[in-house]
Amino acid sequence: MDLVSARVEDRVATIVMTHQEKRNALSKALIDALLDGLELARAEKARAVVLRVETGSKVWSAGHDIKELPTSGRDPLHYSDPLEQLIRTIRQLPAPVIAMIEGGVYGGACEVVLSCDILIGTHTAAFASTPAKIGVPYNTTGLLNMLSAVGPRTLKEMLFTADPISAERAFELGILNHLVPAHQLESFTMTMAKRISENSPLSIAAMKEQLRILQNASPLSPETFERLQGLRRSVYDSRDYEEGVRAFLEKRAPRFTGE
Ligand code: YXS
Repeated sequence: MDLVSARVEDRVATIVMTHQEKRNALSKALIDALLDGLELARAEKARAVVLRVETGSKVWSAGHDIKELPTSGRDPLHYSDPLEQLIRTIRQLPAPVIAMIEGGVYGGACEVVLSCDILIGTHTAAFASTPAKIGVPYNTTGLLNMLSAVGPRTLKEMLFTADPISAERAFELGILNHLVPAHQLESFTMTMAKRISENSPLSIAAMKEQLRILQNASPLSPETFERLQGLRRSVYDSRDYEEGVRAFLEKRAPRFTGE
């Protein structure tokens, strides 16, 4: 079963997630296929990349594949986790990546779209950041990435409630660059991708990397870093984290005890 399709045409790469059966859950297999698509874009010197789903999808991506989350005692979002590799690859790709969004974006998929350079959505788009629903201690780099994209108060509301925010609200907050009618989503996105592909790829690649470096320029002392890691370990070692994953797999609401 193909999980992703990828092609490059007129210097624009289009990468489509097609695993609707599992709501494009970001399994290692699906992420590997996405990484292959991004590598194709790089190899073919694509000047813009569109990351999208099949037209009419109700879910853009259901986030990290919960069935692949490690059981307690291991960091569920460690540096070499496939999801983290995908996010770094998007941020380090020389060409701008445009997320073309319809349907719900859940959990780690929120960070995937927020790591893209431009977000274009339609009214069915919704964004639900769900670590608190599963009992996951989100990783520090991921929080910084999302903090720079949505601001502290919006991010806290998204993380603490785990409730979806609508496309309209996301547009008001500047999370979406553009909110367009569903029937115009593809043409609007492809027109922007073409515009970008006609500009200087060297200038764009340099500015994209400059902005990534500047965004990451938040020096942390080793002690501060270890404190952050300690906070996360206390969560992923907890019974609540185990309960969150088990509840999803048993298709029931989690019962968190705070232990
Ligand atoms: O039961 P089958 O085998 O048919 O498979 C079902 C679901 O189990 C599967 N599926 C997933 N499998 C693994 N990981 C997932 N995240 C995931 N989501 C869905 O896909 C099949 C169809 O799902 P179903 O029947 O629920 O579809 P639906 O249309 O009724 O509902 C769609 C969703 C997305 C609203 C629903 O599937 C859902 O709430 N999924 C979980 C969304 C979520 O909480 N994602 C966060 C994952 S954890 C993560 O991303 C990070 C670690 S963090 O939490 O830190 O952000």
